[in-house]
Amino acid sequence: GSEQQYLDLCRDILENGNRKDDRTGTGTISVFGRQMRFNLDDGFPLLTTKRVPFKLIASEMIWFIKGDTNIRYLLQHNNNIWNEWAFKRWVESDEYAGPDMNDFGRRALKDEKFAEQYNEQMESFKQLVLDDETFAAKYGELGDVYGRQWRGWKTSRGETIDQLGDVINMIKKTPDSRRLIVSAWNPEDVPTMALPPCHTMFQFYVADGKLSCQLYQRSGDVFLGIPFNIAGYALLTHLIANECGLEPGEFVHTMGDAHIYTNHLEQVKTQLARDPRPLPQLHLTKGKPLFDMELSDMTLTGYEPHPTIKAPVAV
Ligand code: UFP
Repeated sequence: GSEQQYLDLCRDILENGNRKDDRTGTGTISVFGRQMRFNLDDGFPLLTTKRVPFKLIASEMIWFIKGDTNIRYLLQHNNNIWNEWAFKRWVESDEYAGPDMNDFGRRALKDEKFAEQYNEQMESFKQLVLDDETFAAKYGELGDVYGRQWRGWKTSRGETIDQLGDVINMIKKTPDSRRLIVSAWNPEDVPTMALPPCHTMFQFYVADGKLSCQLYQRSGDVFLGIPFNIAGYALLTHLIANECGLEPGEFVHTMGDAHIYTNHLEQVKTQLARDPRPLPQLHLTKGKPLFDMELSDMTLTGYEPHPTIKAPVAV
């Protein structure tokens, strides 16, 4: 089944992976060039061998689709996954007057007293973003992230391109097109970006009344990141299909450097010892325009996963 491919990928990396050092200093075992195919008729590909938080994935995907690049929307939906990136800008700004937060990610892991200070500063930062619109506009803004690249790509002529909007129009008017692409990779910006896009580009394909999507992911943290990414792009495929009056077909997930961090090996072994359960089903509000879709328009039924497995994030 669908999930077996993910578990096979983990085994493949454990057996055939190259030991590689990486940017974060953690160390990985890694393989290059792998592909998984998820037939969306088989159920919604949210892993069952550990719990994966669908609501976080869905609210982030809605945020991308809206072209929003400010963490305020995420905070309003209890989603904290992009906080550190905004917080870093705030504590490095002239207006920040609290205790020194330099290298907060690493220090919070090692120093308990610092971790307490950090949590305090992060909480008041989040509160400011939620309560103060002006503050949010300045410090909640992430700038060059997927929402910008998908919905407001900046051209060298000072114009913007709505790649996602354009691709939806093309799917509706010329579904046989071989140019149904959204790209996030901009070589002009990459050298100065904190996190160059992992999801480099994706392409749609229409046949038999079904919409398929293929993602090229240049770099995948197979234990923590990839389960989110599978569900995120499967959801995107469902949403675009719904908008275009098509049924969802396949999500094809192509990966460049697919790696397991050396501090995730025990967690991966725990997961591999578990048996996959039936996949959940996704239900969307039919006929609602894509850009109006909210969390309440997406429900999952039949999700009964094995428990969460905790692991440290490489930063
Ligand atoms: N990563 C993912 N999925 C994502 C995301 C990041 O797996 O959606 F944003 C991981 C891949 C890699 C790290 O381990 O984050 C990014 O580091 P680098 O830019 O060095 O590839």
